[in-house]
Amino acid sequence: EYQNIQFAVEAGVARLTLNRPDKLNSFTGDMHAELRDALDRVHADHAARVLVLSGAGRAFCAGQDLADPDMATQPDGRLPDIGDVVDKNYKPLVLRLQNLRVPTIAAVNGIAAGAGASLALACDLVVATKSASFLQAFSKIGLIPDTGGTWFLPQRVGMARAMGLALLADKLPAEKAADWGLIWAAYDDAEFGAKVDALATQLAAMPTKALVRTRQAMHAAPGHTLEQQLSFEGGFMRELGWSADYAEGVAAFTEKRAPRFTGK
Ligand code: T3D
Repeated sequence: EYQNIQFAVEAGVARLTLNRPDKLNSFTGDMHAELRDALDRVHADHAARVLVLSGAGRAFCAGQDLADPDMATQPDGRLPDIGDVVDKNYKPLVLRLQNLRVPTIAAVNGIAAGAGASLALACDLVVATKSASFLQAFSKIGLIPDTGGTWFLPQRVGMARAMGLALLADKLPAEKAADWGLIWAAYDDAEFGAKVDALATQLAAMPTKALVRTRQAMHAAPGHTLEQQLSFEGGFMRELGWSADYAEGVAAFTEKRAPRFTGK
């Protein structure tokens, strides 16, 4: 049903694969529209308990399609309004991921460049094949790391490394990205699929609301004082304390059995 992505939900795992392998899964306006639609479906489908985002072929995503008409000088000579493209496509994409009802995994199967790297960083857990790399390609074409890049990079690796990556635009191999704390883990290419499946299965069986509130609390922290954050945490704890999964977690602990979480 989609032309630019693949999408399926099975056994609690929503799998969304960017699917323009000939163009290294770079973003077009059409792909953005399909992504919005698929993410809305994940949000609405309570059978989905985790999202796995990946790329078809040898790349994860090469960022904005630089040949897309949105990027071209218009027939009347007007230059493209890239800010408009950011507002229309990239900002909603990151906000949808950050507000998604389920935890998210970026399974980075190959190079992640430009907004493709930022897309990965907008997910809760980022894992990559050892042959993958991360490239802040923006400065090479006179842009800045968008799609949350200037927010995610310094938070994950500190200002010195974030600046080096963004200004110099050298490829960062996945193992080094893991060593630096940019991503969660780099796995051997041969075992990558199995590792991602295991991670997805693990998250899909966990208390979904608590995982999502954890994401939201972590990301809210830099804008809060400690006192504000303590109250913010308290609000989420109150809500989660009334959840079925909390009751199940405590019951399972008391009865010395494995919990059966439902995401409710
Ligand atoms: O509207 C806005 O601009 C706002 C948002 C901007 C956010 C951004 O993402 S800006 C950054 C855009 N991305 C880039 O600048 C990365 C461009 N790509 C590359 O630097 C390289 O392709 C890679 C380092 C990612 C991979 O290099 P390599 O040698 O493995 O592959 P390749 O040969 O360069 O690419 C293979 C094909 O994919 C090739 O097509 P062809 O010649 O076989 O028909 C290439 O043109 C195409 N491709 C790769 N990246 C893009 C692309 N086509 C369009 N746009 C791309 N970004």
